[in-house]
Amino acid sequence: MKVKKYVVKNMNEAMARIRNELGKDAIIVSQRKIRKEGIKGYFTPKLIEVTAALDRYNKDNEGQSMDSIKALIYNKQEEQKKAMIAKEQFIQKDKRIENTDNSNSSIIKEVIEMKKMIKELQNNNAIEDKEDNVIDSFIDNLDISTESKKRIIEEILKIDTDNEIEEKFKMALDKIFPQYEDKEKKIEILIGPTGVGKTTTIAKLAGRKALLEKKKVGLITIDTYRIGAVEQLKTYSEIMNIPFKVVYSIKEMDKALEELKDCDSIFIDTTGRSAKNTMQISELRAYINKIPNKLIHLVISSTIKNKDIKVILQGYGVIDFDSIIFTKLDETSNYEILIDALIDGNKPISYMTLGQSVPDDIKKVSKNFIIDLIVGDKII
Ligand SMILES: Nc1nc2c(ncn2[C@@H]2O[C@H](COP(=O)(O)OP(=O)(O)O)[C@@H](O)[C@H]2O)c(=O)[nH]1
Ligand SMILES: [Mg+2]
Repeated sequence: MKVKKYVVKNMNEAMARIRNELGKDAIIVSQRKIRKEGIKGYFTPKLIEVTAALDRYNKDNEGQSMDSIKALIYNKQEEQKKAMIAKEQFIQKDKRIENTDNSNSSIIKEVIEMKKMIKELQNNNAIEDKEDNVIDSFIDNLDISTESKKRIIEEILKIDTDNEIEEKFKMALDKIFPQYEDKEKKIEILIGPTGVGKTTTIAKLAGRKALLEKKKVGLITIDTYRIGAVEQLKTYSEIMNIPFKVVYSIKEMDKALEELKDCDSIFIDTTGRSAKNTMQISELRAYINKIPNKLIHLVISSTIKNKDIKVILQGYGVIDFDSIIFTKLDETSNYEILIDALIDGNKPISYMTLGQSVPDDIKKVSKNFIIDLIVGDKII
């Protein structure tokens, strides 16, 4: 575009000169009245300054001139629009970046969340580890066989509750221990090692049956091996006034049972045998096999060493005994031996004896009583 200023006396002069110099396409952009500079200007007439412009690209005709200006304006507007669009696009891009940032931040959030979860899992594992440690140290502190420990832990791990370890331990023992079912049999036989309290326990059982239950009771002993053993039971039978038979050989067993056929209950005492002496135990089994309709109780003293329980259970395992009677519980507080006996033997405990007093110091026990005793919830 060509722009030119003219200082003229009037507009006619301006128009003539503009047309002459710029041509008919020129347009007047502005006009203003001016004076000549200096003092002289006050004495000369006012002049007019006219600014004219010519679009050099469209100087063919006047109509086009206006159009070209419009076009220029349009172009300018288009440029501005493009600029706006570009700006908008830039802003949008910015927003997208921001959004990307947001999605980034949501990824970050997820990562944080996952980290938290991992930490929680680790914590849970830690809790589980801690729990496992609690179980391990609790079970480790027990004076029982490794097999029994394994069996208990195995059962504890099956328990799906938040109970304390002691409670879980009790629940596990309840699952493992067999329960004694009270079977009414006419004949009850006590077997077991020497000195565990077989004879005394027979006296207690017979006494309770005769004195408390008012039953007709008979006694038999096959323990003719030890000096005084016969006398010991004979004395009890005399005190309690109940019939008593001594069987010296396997043949005499039928005869003795026949003689006592009127009795409601017959208790048979046996010679103490070492669990390691398989010969003696086989002999005992031969006696027992001759006896019909019987219950066999293996008598074990709770004062024995834990490792001996396995030997006893193994040795006497050849005789299919029905229950274990634990004696001398008054002399020990080592109730953990009961755990090994019940787990290794897998036979229920029927009675416990708690002193030398006949017939008082004996107690029929349930599985729960034994568990309470082991964990210390019961004292005797
Ligand atoms: N402290 C205590 N002693 C008992 C108990 N049962 C039996 N005894 C004693 O253990 C010893 C051996 O008992 P005994 O019946 O002769 O055993 P056996 O050899 O198996 O017949 C005796 O001195 C009994 O008084 C008990 O429950 N507690
Ligand atoms: Mg005896």
